[in-house]
Amino acid sequence: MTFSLPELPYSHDALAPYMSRETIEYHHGKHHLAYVNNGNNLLKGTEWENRPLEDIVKGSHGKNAGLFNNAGQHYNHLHFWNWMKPGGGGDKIPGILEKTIAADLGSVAKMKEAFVQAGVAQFGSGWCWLALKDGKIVVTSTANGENPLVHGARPILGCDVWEHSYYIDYRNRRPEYLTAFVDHLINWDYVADLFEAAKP
Ligand code: MN3
Repeated sequence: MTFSLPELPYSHDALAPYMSRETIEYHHGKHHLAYVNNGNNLLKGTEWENRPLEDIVKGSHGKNAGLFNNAGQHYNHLHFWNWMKPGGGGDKIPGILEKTIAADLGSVAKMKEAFVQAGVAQFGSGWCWLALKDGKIVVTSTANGENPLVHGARPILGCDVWEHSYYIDYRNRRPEYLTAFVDHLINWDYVADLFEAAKP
């Protein structure tokens, strides 16, 4: 497995005003690219060199911190670009996923509130998540480059709460960034695809 920077599924200014061209140019073209380059360098000569990305993330966790951080962030960002789309967010959630969210988390409104709160409460850099664990959808958060894969769960939605993801557009107002992500950016069709693939 060699990591490579994916093309974005939309133009650099497609998510404005909720995420600006400048944020996406730096976040995709510099931050994600650095994880790709560092990950490829750290992968060389290791036992994970020709393994799929998920195996590298899970296998290096707790064993090779440098490789894990970069492989984890590569995995997270590959999905992050697809977890957003122009005109996303809102309550347009595919039926089965919406029913499961209501059954496991109370309601779509409660899920959104818990997701934003998980991102707000994550101290320092990290991610907030919807993940499938033991057959149920849960809200969780992780530090730095970690993700639910290393906690026995399948991520279906994640939001990057590292400052590089919001500081240009929102400065220190992380709650405002998270609310805009939920209300205007989430690509629920992609979340539903991951949910279908993760179901037992
Ligand atoms: Mn990031």
